[in-house]
Amino acid sequence: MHDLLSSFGLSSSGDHLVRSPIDGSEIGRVRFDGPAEIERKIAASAEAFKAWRDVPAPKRGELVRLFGEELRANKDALGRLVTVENGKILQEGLGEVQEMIDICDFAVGLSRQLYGLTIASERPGHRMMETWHPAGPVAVISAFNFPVAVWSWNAALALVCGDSVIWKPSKKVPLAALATQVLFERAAARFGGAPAALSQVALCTRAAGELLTRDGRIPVVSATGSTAMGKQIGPIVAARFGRSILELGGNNAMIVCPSAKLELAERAILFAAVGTAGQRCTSLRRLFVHDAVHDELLTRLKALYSKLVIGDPLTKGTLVGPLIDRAAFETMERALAEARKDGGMVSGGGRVLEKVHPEAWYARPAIVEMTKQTAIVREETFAPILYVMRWRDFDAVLAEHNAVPQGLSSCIFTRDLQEAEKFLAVSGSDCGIANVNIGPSGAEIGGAFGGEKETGGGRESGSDCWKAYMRRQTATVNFSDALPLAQGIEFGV
Ligand code: UN1
Repeated sequence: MHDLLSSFGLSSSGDHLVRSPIDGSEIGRVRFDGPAEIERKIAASAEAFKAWRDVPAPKRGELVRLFGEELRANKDALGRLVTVENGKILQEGLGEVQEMIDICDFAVGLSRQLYGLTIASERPGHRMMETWHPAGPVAVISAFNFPVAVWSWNAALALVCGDSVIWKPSKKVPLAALATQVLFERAAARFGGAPAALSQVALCTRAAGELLTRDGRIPVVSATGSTAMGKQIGPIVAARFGRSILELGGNNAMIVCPSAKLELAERAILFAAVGTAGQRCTSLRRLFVHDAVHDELLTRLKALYSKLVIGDPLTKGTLVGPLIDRAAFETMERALAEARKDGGMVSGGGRVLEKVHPEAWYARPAIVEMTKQTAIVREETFAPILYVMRWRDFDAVLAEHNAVPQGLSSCIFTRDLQEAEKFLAVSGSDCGIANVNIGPSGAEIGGAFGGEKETGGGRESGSDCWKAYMRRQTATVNFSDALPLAQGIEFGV
């Protein structure tokens, strides 16, 4: 671990202890910013913005290109650090860094495509156009489960859009954020002439972090985390007419139809329900299986689950690493107890490896057969619990699918065109992401990522999400010798 941190030039100092969920051991110490330091960082960010907004966008893209190069060169080290600090398996740690590289590439292209419209004016000798200007300092609040990738979706776009960035990472995973900052600074040094404080990390408590959400100098706050967190942040930002991009809880489902190719469905289920130990916002939590294939699929799933290797996420072959902490394990146990009370039949669950690692929280992923979608199924439990329910009527299962407060990701496995299209139609899935013959997790960066209802409505990453990091200006230019008023109004003395 020491070598890993020193490869980023990071030393361990401060009073906040960072532990690895792999074995509970101390892996570093960091210092938290107090309110005065947060204030200084906001002021510095506002200054940096003033300089950065005037740099031509394609030139700003060059900085992001260099940052992408640093990420490529350090993919292995950063991926490892993510694994050690968060507990996701190395394949997924590396995948997370790849996601950062991908969004950098996307943003570099975007830096030459911040297009506005021209609009036909109703007045003769007039031209109307739309220009996208940088918005200002952007605060990015990220969660423990994606310690670095979700920040990069925001930062890569914000930087090419001409904004400065302040990042408040989860206090459970500060080291990966600090390492990322080192890579950013290396890129900035190679770029030459980027303003100081263009991108900063602010490790702090929630109370100090609130200064970011309350501050009128920060027009955009992008926050990823629980719905409870979003319910606090959203109104604070709205009260000062700031813009928030919220990516909150999901309760993602899959509908398996009679025509589904079960080998594909089971692979997708395994990755989505068990991957990242069920701690993705896109994790599969609810599985609706048609009566005709229910028993067969369930038997196959139970066989797969019995072969899962749970343990050290750095070891090849491990599929399930630890949960982030004790609280996560206890939440999982409580949910399973609740499901049992509701008549659920639980296979799996419970703690493993507690003798080897008394300070770590490894759980066996659970399959829970439910006869109906009770209150606990409607809740997002951030753990590897898969609730399985049987269906017969397509319209009824669609209604059940949508009958949860969250609306992030969803999918259907079918080879029936009508079912697939109904799922994607207006009366189908109500989620921000809807897939056919693909699981709900592991989205590519090219699309807009986010969801509806209690998921918060924000969209990040690809498509035209960049617009959220800019302000739109409508300009009308009169090049005629007259001053006609719009709507044909006559006004004058
Ligand atoms: C998250 O869990 O907050 O689609 C993000 C996915 C990843 C991102 C997840 N690309 O699962």
